[in-house]
Parts: sequence; structure tokens; C-alpha cells
Amino acid sequence: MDTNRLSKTIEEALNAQMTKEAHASQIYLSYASWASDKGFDGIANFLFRHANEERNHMMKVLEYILERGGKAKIVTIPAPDADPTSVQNCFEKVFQSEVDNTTAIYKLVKMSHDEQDWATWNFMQWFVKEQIEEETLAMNLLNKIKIAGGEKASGEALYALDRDLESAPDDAPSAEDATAANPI
Ligand code: OFO
Repeated sequence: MDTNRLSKTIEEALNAQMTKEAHASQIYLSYASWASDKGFDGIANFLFRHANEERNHMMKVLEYILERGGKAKIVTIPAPDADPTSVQNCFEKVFQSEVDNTTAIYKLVKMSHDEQDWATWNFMQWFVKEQIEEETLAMNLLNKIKIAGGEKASGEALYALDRDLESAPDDAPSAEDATAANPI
């Protein structure tokens, strides 16, 4: 008796997403390593923490595939692309990588909707919400480097930014939690 509750297409797409989350983790790891090498230990710390988050996302997808009776296929993780050329470029790459991931997640949402696989559709909503947060976080990074002077940021401004990111929270505030008394 076949107990797999995932269609072949959805199982494949979920497996691809699982690898994509692992890839996102590698990307954060490689940028963190680049930042640390350049002496930006605060930025590196922030990026290392995010590498872990992506790894956790990978585990969620993996567990979901197994829970639904599918087979999680562990395959080669593509290598991250080239090192950033500057702090600004690093944050731009982080933002782009998050947007790419959102696009992949939206495809899975659509696919599960089209197939009326409501379990997968519901599972993917966690990722839709998470991506709002991750994109906000990446936008905040871009705002910070812009304020610091962008490509022309002084050593002093970069030093302050680096220190700031060492202790920056991992989660961006959500619009859903905003109130008139406590805007975000
Ligand atoms: Fe950056 O996000 Fe995973 O999903």
C-alpha cells in the first residue's frame, strides 16, 4: 500500500526546496567567512547565526517530507557564488539570495494550491511569513550600509556598523505585531 501523501511533483519540489535551504546556509557561511577574513567580526557573527537559521529551515522541509511519507533525498549542495567585493555588495547579495528563495517558496505555494494539497499549502505558509521577516532583515542591512556611506563608507562608520551587527537581533519586527501605541 502506498502511504506517500505527496504527489511526485510536490515531493520533487520539496526536495529541491530542502537543498535550496541548505544552499542558502552555505551562502551565509561563505559570506560570514569572507567578513571574518576582512576583520568584520560583528558582521560575520550575524551571518554565521543566519547560516544556522537556514539550516533549521532545511530540517523543517526534510521532516515534513518524511512526515508525509515521502523520501527526503540528500544530494550535493551547490557551491555559493563568488565572495562579496565590499560590505555593501555583501548585503546586496544577501538580499538577492533571500528574494530568490522567496520566489522558490511562492512557486511551491502555487503548486500545492493547484494540486489542492492543502497540507503542503498550509506547511508552506510558515515559510511565506518567515521570508517577510528575512527580506525585512536584509533590507535593514542595506539601509544601515547606506546610512554608513555605501561603497564610500568610512572606516569609522564600518567599525560602528560591525559592532552594531554583533548584537543585532536575529528576527525583524513584524508588522502584524505593530499597534498604535507601539509602532515598529
Ligand atoms: Fe532565508 O529563508 Fe530559508 O526559507
